[in-house]
Amino acid sequence: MQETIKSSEQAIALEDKHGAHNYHPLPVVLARGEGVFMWDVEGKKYYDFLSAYSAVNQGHCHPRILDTLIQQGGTLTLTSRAFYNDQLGPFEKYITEYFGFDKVLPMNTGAEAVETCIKIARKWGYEKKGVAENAAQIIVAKNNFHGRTTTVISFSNDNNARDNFGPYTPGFIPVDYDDPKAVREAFESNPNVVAFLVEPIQGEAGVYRPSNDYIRECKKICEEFDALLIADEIQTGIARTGSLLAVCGDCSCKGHCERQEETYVRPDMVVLGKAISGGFYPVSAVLADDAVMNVIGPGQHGSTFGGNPLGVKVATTALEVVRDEKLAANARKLGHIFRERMQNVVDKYDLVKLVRGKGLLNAIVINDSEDSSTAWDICMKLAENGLLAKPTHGNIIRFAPPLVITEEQIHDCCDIIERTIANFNK
Ligand code: IF1
Repeated sequence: MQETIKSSEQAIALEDKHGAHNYHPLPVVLARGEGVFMWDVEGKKYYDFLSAYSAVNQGHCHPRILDTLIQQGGTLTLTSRAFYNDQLGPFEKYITEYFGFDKVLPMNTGAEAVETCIKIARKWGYEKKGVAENAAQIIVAKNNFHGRTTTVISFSNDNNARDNFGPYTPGFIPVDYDDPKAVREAFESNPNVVAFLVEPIQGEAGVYRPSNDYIRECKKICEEFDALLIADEIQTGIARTGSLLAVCGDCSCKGHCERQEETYVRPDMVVLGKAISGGFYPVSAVLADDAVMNVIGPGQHGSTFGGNPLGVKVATTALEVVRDEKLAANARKLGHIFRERMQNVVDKYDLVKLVRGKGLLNAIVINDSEDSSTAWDICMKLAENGLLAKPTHGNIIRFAPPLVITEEQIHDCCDIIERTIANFNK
């Protein structure tokens, strides 16, 4: 019989003994979630300031999405794509109109969707651009995070993520982030570039927000060299940064988010995952127009679960929630308040060097060396004080609450963070 968990220690010991050691979590064992809150096994309540790396933008266990899960779960869950199902078509119509693209290709995880856009871009390069067989190159940004498959880690420069997993997949050219000149030089020195794959904000690297015209400049360069701009919006998309997409292009959202004119650009492909299903079910997707997507024919790509009726129905409701609850506008408004309050903390305490971000994807940089444990220690104190956040790259703490958070709750959380910083090392 399966063991019942009665304490955090017991759960941690079980994972330690029986699970692969591929993570180093904060020692908190969560048992329940609702909206912006989670509770641990002992019943302690926390504000969630990670949102499962921006996968639960709609808040934990959103009742509308749960209803859909239960309803569709008892009707039809999986058919494979050997047959049609009655949910996929409506979902495809809904999501392509929602984001303003001709077509969608549904997959399951983020990394799979990144693999998908790489395959599409290469095939487009050979068949539309006329690149010679096996010569296609894709430009990527240094310090990227696009997932953990063997091809995707091949163009990572994070040693921990890639060391001893070789041989690596060739065909990628790394350039500095937030540097359109570097993108242009890569195009100029290689005629076989088919695409530039980029995160509109680098999340894992520490919430690096590039200059406002970066993506737009890169789009122009891609056009000039007849190549595709691919935006990985797996972490930044679905209202997280205050608009439906961080690059908020020519979408048909008709006012359910405010367009952020300073970054207005329409990529050739958009990659989505995480919050597309509100944390209930792994769903990912690549959006593109016909001229690009139509290079894929039967038998050339897919997966057993991609486009399954349960996943796409859940995703449809999760996207409706984002629109109906105006989560983009909320993220935008509360993001300003959050950064203002954190700037005040930066000004008052030497321990915090700076705050940066967009919408409700933000980070503070701790005033200590990159390999110090200070950010981790602060996160431990934050947990003690009822707020869960995780350090990224040593001395950076990412703050990304569910987008259903209220103004009052954001102030409450800022109070917790400020109090934790004020009392740290005392
Ligand atoms: C883990 C990081 C965040 C992503 C972007 C693709 C993927 C991700 C921009 C792949 C995934 C996750 C993976 C998760 C931790 C988390 C993460 F710290 F590792 F980098 F969010 F910042 N593109 N990011 O952020 O999507 O295959 O995971 O569905 O534990 O690895 P996936």
